[in-house]
Amino acid sequence: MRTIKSQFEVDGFYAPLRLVGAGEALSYRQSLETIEREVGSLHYQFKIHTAVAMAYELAINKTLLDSVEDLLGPNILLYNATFIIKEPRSDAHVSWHQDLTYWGFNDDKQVSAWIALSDATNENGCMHMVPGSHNSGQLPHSVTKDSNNVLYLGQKVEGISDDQSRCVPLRAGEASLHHGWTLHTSYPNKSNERRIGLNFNYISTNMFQTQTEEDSATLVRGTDNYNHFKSDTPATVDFDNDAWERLTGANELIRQTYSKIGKTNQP
Ligand SMILES: O=C(O)CCC(=O)C(=O)O
Repeated sequence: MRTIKSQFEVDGFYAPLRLVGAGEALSYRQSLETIEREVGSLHYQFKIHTAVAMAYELAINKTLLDSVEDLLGPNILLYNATFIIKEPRSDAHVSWHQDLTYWGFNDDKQVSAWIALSDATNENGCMHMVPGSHNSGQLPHSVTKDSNNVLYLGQKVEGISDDQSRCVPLRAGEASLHHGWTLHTSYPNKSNERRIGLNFNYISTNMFQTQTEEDSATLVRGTDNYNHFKSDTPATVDFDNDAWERLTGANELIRQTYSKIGKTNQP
């Protein structure tokens, strides 16, 4: 039987990984939806673990971190956490891309985890990934204008066909893991239910940011002997008084990095 690590090394992704049962996933979802009713949409707000306690709680889930440790080694930073929510019957989609392209890091010791807080199906827009694509390194991306594309710059690798890819459905409470060079996409939600994912980006402590001195992360396992990043403070309560201001600052910083790299990374 293949281990998570050996499967990940071959395909560039691994799924499904059960993190919590369906009941616990539902209570995480209910916490999110309670907060949404109070503060509005949390879709695609970067560093959401600094504002929403349950996002951080899931980011340090033991099964998840054990798997990330298998892939990255013992010293792990949580760089980012983002809800990606497709409302029922919406055209929101994600173009073919590789996560690491726009993050400005010096290296690729990185793993993304995507946690399903609803079932994620082919009908409601689960991810599709191209097995083995992580071996090609960074591919050229175009910056595109499409208001339905969830990605900040509409970044897109052209010419990828669905025949090359595998659909990665998940049940609520399961996760997929993928590498930052793994090509992936997701299509619109054609169902009558919300599709709710929570994406985490983990990096090894020896990685550093090439575009700014201001970038931040949180040590979630092991020791940080490098201190390349400022520290993000994980939320212990939901949406304290400064939460929106903090999120706005963090989102601006990451978007500046995207924009700088977007200008130089045209095919
Ligand atoms: O949520 C989606 O549909 C896409 C997520 C994604 O691109 C990612 O997790 O890297």
